[in-house]
Amino acid sequence: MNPKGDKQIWLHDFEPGRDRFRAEVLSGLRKPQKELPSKYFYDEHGSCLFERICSSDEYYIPRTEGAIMETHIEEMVELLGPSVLLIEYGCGSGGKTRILLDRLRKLVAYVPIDICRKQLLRVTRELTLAYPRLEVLPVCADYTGGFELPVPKQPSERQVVYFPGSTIGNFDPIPAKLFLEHIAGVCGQGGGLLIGVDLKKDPAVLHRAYNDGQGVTAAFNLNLLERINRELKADFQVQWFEHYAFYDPRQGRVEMHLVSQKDQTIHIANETIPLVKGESIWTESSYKYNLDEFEHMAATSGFKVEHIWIDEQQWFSVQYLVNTGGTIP
Ligand code: AVJ
Repeated sequence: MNPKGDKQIWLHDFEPGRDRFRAEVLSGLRKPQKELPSKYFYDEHGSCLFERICSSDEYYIPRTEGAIMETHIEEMVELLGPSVLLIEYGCGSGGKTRILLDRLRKLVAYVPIDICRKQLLRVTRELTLAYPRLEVLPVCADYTGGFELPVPKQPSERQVVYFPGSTIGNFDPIPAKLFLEHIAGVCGQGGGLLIGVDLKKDPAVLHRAYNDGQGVTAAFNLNLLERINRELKADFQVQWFEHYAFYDPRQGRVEMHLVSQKDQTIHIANETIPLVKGESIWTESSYKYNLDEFEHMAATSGFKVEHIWIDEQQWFSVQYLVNTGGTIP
């Protein structure tokens, strides 16, 4: 027990260190089109801002996905089967998963993975209280890099990866395919992937979702610069950058950028980075899929689409993919 009286939580820690963060930031800012990796949005404040995006009216993803889960949970539980080891990529604040934890039969263990250690510890503490008999094995990691999975006490019937929220949309097409291949390896033959995939839709709806009226998405985007200032002792003048997000129908993705409002120079770790007025730093892509596009990508990664659940407006899908062993080229 620690002084607060909490049971000590043992966490598998692969959190990317400061050196890794600095190296990735610098290599992105040296490119002709400057960019920063979106996974670094999620420090403690960024994770909190993301929660606020999720409760905004414009950002339809969480409520649409939540409603799909609520409506079809029985069918999902039936397909996943009993004695599952559930592994979640990017558990965030943890609220979305409870519906599965409540309903899955003879759940063997739950492995939440997140890049934000503080949030992961909070989620683990809450879940251990709410589900005292469930084995919770938290892993702090950048799941696009290397990490090892903890081994649960009980054997499982199958491993299922849960990857909600359309976070797969943050990957460019080739990395997305490689990432699905990695997941196929993690869940093994016969294992499954329950994934949230955002669908192509009216660009105006997408535009609003990434340009909310309260400016929370803008604050979320700008927080990345504040984080770099704080953790890497850089000197971004955040007031001279503006949030810019748009949907590109040809690429099928929303792009988020930070646009420099004047000619300026940034200093990070002995490097000088010049920005001209109007130049942007690309901070995130959010790809939107058609069902057949996603099915094709899944098939080239070793997954067969077993079931698709969609909301009435056809804005979002939750899909259950099964690793069948083979891939199509
Ligand atoms: C959590 C990665 C799915 O891309 O829609 C929300 C993050 N960015 N608003 C997304 C995000 C701007 C979100 N994902």
